Amino acid sequence: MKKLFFLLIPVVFFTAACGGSNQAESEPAADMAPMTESAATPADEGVAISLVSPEDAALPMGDAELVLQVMDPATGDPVAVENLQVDLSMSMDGMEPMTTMALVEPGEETGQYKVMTNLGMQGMWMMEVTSADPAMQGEATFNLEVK
Ligand SMILES: [Cu+2]
Repeated sequence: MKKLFFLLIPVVFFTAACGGSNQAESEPAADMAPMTESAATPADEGVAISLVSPEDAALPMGDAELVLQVMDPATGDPVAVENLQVDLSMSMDGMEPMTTMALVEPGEETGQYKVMTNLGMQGMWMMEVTSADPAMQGEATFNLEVK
C-alpha cells in the first residue's frame, strides 16, 4: 500500500503543474502578437503558413488531424514545400515542455498538409511549423486549445 502511495505523488504533481501553466496561457492576446508582426513583413518571412482546420484552433483531447496551408505571401497562391516540420509542445511550470509525435503528409490540395497527432492533455498547446525547404523557408506558430 505504501508503494502505491509513493507512485501516485509524481502524477498528482504533474497534473498540478500543468493546470497552473494552462491558467497562465489562457490569455491568447499576448501569444498572438508575434504572428501579427510576421504578417506585416511577408517579404522577409518566406512562405506564409496558416491553419485551415480546425478554424478556431480548438480541438478535443486525443487523436487529432489538423490541416495547414502554405502560401506565397506575395501572391496568395498555394505552394508545395519539400519538407514541412511540425513540433507540438505544452509548456509546464518548472518542467521540460511536454511533447507529442506529429505525422505530416500532403493534403488533398496544393500546399495543404495534414498533421496527425495525439494531444493527450487538456490546455494550451503550441504548434511550431517550419518549412525547411531551402528555396521556400518559413515558419509559423499556432496556439491550440485542447478541451
Ligand atoms: Cu501537459
